[in-house]
Amino acid sequence: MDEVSLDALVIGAGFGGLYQLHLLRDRLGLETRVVEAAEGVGGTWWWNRYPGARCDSESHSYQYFFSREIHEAWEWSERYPGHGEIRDYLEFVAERLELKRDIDFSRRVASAKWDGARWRVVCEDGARYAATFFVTAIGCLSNANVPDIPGLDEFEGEWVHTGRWPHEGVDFAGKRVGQIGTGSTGIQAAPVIAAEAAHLTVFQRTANYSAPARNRPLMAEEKAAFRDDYDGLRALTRSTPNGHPFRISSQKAFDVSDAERAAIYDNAWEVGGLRFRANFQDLLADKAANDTAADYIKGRIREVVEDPARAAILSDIDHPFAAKRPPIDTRYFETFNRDNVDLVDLRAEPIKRITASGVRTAAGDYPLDCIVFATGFDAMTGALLAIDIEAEGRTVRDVWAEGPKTFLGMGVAGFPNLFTVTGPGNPSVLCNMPVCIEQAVEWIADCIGWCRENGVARIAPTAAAAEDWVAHVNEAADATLLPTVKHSWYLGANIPGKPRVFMPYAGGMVRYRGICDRVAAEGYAGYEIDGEARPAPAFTLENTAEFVGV
Ligand code: NA7
Repeated sequence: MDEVSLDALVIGAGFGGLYQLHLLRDRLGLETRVVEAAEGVGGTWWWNRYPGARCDSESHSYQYFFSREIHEAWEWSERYPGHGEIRDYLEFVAERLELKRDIDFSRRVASAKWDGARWRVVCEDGARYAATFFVTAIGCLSNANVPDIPGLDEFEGEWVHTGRWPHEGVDFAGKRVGQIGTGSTGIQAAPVIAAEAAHLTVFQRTANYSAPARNRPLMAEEKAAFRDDYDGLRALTRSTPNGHPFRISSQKAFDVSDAERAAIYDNAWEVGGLRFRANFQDLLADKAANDTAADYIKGRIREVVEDPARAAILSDIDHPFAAKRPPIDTRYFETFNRDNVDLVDLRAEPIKRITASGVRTAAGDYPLDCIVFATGFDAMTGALLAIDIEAEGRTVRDVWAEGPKTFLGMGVAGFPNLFTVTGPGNPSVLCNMPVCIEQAVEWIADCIGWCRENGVARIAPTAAAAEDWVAHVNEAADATLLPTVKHSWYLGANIPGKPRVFMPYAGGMVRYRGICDRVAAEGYAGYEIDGEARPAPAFTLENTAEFVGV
């Protein structure tokens, strides 16, 4: 196939890649193409079609805010968007901005090599591109993690991973289903699978908090209010530390009496959703404050789950609330009151292997017709490291052998003109994703536009700036309870052999946006520009408790 010559190549047609294409092509006038492995737009949501798959951000904030027209022309139907509705939304945006003519679907990038002036990109089907700028918008929760459990290839039933769900669906009727994993995904899937299957066995390795989502259809007045409040919603989501459309209370947990605190939690439980974290400012910074929320939720679990033995397993949670990504649910704990549902505590009886007919733990065999892996992702780095990205004789894999190092989560030292949307070191996974994505995509487009205006051929972060950023990411994390959880995917702990490095930026979206703007305003401080290194600004943490994300 002939090599296609471009100004910019973007990987991924999800929230990030679609908007990046629009900005580079329509605002900067660059010859731009997107390469996308799936057959359609949607990114992560193209693949996540498992039963119950729904975003945990509220729909009126889980969207783009770059266009008033797009905002006013779209209407969400429920409090939280389901996976199909998110795809419909992205399809609607893609149609409206005429993006699909510049997307090559069903094509997966295999390698990208910097030749000294351009990126030479090769796809698995042999297609080739040469581009001055190379943007990866490949998602941070997109590389499905199927654990390497011995015997899986001998299993005679069907197995699926939630993040690679078959488009035709899975028929659970009359089947004995085993679900491994109780993160956000497993907690959404289990109630729906239990309602369809003959029997469901949930294999839990780590017990998890969850607050009720309280999903419901939006009322006509709410839809109208959201439509008419473009400016307010945009300003709100840009001014909260996590990009969500609600403010975190300025009160601390012990500013109020025990009775007042209980009333606040009772009310939040009824309101539902990720807002539970917003009850007190210091929940993620102070263990004693966190314990009040943790104990409240554990108490609720024990109230809901009728069998005391199951309630004990489900509420035996060993990490602070929201120090791992906090799920929200629709009748998850109630599911364990069903006659056709069993719970297996993998801490007491670890999985030994998968057999032809099911799962074998240390305590015995669980015969199954179908295994659902709700086992998450090789988060933040997996999708990027699946591509051979090479510059000046080194690959990103080499440079990240001991853990990812980026500057601002958007660039890698020694890899010129490469931009990573929501790479490690970006706040995205702790925040409302589209708000972070929009900021990153706009910053990248501005940087590329600046390079073009100033005749810059080559821009990459300096190694010193990347070191400073990694140190600041750690400093921000250490001001929270997040790194105290040793089994968190924020630290890479879910993937055997992955370096244990805290990856997301926990300093909050407001601070992060300010840092990125300052870097740009100072002429891309922290970057080497056509051979000239510009020192990065000093990063500092102030008011951390107010600006920690999630
Ligand atoms: P998560 O949050 O990584 O959850 C994965 C779950 O699978 C979690 O309960 C894991 O237990 C469990 N797991 C992973 N590997 C195994 C093995 N080998 N054996 C048993 N159990 C295992 O992924 P999700 O898809 O739920 O959510 C990812 C993000 O998507 C979420 O944060 C939202 O932002 C949307 P563990 O806790 O590691 O002990």
